[in-house]
Amino acid sequence: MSWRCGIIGLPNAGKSTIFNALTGAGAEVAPYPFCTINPNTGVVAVPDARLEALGKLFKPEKLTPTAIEFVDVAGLIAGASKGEGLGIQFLAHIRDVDLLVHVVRCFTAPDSPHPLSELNPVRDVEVVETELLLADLEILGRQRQKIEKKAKSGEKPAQAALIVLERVEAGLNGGKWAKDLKLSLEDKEHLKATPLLTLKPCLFVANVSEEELHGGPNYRDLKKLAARREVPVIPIVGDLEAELAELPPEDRGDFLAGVGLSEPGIERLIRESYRLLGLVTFYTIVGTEVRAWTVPQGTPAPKAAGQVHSDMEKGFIRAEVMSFDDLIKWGSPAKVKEAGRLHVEGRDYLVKDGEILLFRFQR
Ligand SMILES: Nc1nc2c(ncn2[C@@H]2O[C@H](COP(=O)(O)OP(=O)(O)OP(=O)(O)O)[C@@H](O)[C@H]2O)c(=O)[nH]1
Ligand SMILES: [Mg+2]
Repeated sequence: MSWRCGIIGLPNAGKSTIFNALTGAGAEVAPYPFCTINPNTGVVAVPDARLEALGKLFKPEKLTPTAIEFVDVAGLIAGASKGEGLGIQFLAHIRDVDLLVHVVRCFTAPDSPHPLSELNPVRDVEVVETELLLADLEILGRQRQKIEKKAKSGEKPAQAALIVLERVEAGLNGGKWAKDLKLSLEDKEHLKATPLLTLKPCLFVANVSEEELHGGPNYRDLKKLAARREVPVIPIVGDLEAELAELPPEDRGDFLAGVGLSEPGIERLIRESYRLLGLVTFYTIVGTEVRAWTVPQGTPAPKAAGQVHSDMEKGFIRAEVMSFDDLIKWGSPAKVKEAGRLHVEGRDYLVKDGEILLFRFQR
């Protein structure tokens, strides 16, 4: 199973540029709007300091990070929810992503014009988000028509679903995202037939110029909006980081230091995306490989074992569990066991972030 982050924003916001910085994939970047039509997809390793530490400790032949996927879709303009621009394709491409990465333009470039003439990040966010809200209202409206009759004729599940739909519609009409309406798991069950965009977690990428990064008014305005909305915002100097991705890894440190950055913005973006997806990383040490794996929070041990191999889930007997800190402290699984810090867990055990797991199973 893989987790997907959809890169959205106005045309010419620099979505493909950020995508290239993330993946080094060389997607087409152009100074004209709607350069991207078919979505570009790339898988990106998640930077992981714990995995690096395990690598130093065990010096395995293979050190395998976990990964998430980024999808670079077409730009969106006002009216997209009614099919303007590439509206229909755009909305279809982001329905099935797990997280929205909203790229907001905070740079000026005379040769790649802003689609709405002048630079104004706060307005840009509103334009894009209005379309997401309208698109959600549209599918909610259609679903309401479908179930209203059933609800009137006394069908209990339809009545319960209708209450939730109406609550979400009222929220969206008031400019609130579905994800911010404090819906219970049961409420969300009623929304299964309507995959809402505004139910997805979201973050902003401020695509900044170097001047903007250090106290520019556009980035400042976007930060204020993000703070009010409690949405994380990550500044990235898009064109510079896309150049960085093309350099050999050993030259990147000097390049970054030259512009006064300690780490690439894309690394923060990947980490923050991973965090917002509510994922947990666990590790396995098998033979000559140390490997990181990803499961959603609250995953039982057999299901986690199934990530490694389906036989392990089917024949699951128990999991032997160590914490990362204990393993680093004692230096080897055997010593962790000697110290009485290895615990044995059964089928109901929920895997926690940072644990090292050994699965015992019947073949
Ligand atoms: N100066 C500057 N130019 C940038 C930056 N990021 C992107 N650009 C330029 O802006 C133009 C559009 O960039 P793209 O990455 O193609 O934008 P997009 O959002 O993918 O556009 P569409 O696919 O058309 O929706 C290109 O000419 C880029 O070189 C940046 O950080 N600074
Ligand atoms: Mg593009």
